[in-house]
Amino acid sequence: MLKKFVDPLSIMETIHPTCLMQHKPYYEVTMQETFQKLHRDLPPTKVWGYNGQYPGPTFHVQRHQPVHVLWKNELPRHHFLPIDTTVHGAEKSNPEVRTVVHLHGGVTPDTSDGYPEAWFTRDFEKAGPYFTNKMYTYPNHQPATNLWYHDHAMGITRLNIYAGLAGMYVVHDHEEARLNLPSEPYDIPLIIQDRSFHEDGSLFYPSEPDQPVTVPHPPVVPEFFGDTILVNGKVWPYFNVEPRRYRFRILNGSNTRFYQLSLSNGTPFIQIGTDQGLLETPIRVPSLVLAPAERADVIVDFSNCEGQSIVMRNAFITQGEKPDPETTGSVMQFRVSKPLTCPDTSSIPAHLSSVPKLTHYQRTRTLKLNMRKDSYGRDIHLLDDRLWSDPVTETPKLGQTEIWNLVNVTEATHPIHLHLVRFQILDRQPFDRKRFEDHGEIVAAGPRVLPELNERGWKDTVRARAGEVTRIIMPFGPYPGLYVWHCHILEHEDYEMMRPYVVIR
Ligand SMILES: [Cu+2]
Repeated sequence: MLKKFVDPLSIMETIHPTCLMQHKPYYEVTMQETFQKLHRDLPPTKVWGYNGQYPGPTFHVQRHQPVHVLWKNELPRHHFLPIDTTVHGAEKSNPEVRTVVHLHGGVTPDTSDGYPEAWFTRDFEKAGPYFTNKMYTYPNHQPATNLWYHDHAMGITRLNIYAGLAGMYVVHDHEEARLNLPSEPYDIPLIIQDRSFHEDGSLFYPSEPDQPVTVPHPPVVPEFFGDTILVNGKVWPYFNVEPRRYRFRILNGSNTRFYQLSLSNGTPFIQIGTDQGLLETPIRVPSLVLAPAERADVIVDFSNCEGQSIVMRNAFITQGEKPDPETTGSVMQFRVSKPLTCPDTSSIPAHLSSVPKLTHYQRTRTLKLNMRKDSYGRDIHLLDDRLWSDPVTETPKLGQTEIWNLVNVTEATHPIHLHLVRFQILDRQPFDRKRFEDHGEIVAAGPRVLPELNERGWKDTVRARAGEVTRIIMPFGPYPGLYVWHCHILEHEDYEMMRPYVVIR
């Protein structure tokens, strides 16, 4: 077992534009294979990184300042992780190494959104059927928040992200700047991911089925949990802090694992933002649940913790078990060991932003999250019982607001993400499972429960729990076009729990 808290936290570098193009910042990012030290006692690990860095460099952009990004692929022609060629999009007839970048949470025209079938290979030699353009443009007309960019290639997203293709993208604006929140160097992104390693330091990802049935080799697995937790690409790091307030922009960038984070000395998180920006007011939370792709913007006040070593713990029950504090029950350590370099003049205002409640809508859709067995007897997760290749069924009109009732008839929570839009969670309500199984009817089995206080902001990923109807409301726009919605458990997303949708004019 790897020793915890022996490597310092690393902080991703900020990427700078190479030049201006049509008066807009222009960035070039190259995906490269590299070997990186992830722990003191591990030999360097082969990873794929944006600009050869895992995690990729952090973008800092200003609201209303569009940027161009040229995403280039200089990866090897063969994948180093096991591809299941029976998965849609990953067939033997397609190149092994395909990439396409999605800016998660970005309000982006579809030609720059990273449609899964808009993939491209090394030096743009080959491209998928929906490939339109090499250079992407991000308009950035959205409030300050923490987005992330990651790979989204059809059928191998789980492998490409696991290999390292993910990074942060922070949108800044004047409204937020006026709040006097803790700022650099006390403003730190934290990307939490789980991984498993072979003894030689190489990444482990299952290449054998987890069930005693005859399935393709290597098989897509229904879930993947690593036995080691990394933050910003380091195994169980420590971070020396001053006795003052810090802002942490936390992202769960794991494939399947959920976290319930807390601090070992009982210090609460003061949550100030959700996936899509600031909450109305700061919310004190003793612990914080994050499903894959969810973000939480938090303040932690270490000012009364001088001399302490505080562990960020994880208590989320996974596969029926509480995580072991010695392994996946620990995330990282904060050592309040540094002297105060200057007085802390930051503040946490009582009012952060306004989040007007959406009430008017034009249409409701009821969409099941369900499961079937495939022809090999494996679990196949679906959105409304449809495959990726089935005709498009969700066609909201540009500018209209819809409520989606996500009816989860499976046994697991699915973090559901829609591209392009931001939404509000209305409520969650249990339904009678027996009645559903016997008659296919959805009948309420309890009251509607409002979202948690720290979910009452703009979101782009929602935890839809088993046996519940989760209602979300969102206006569709500002762009028409072809997008996707999907479960953000990457093993589900790759194996059919993703659907195209079209915003029509
Ligand atoms: Cu799922």
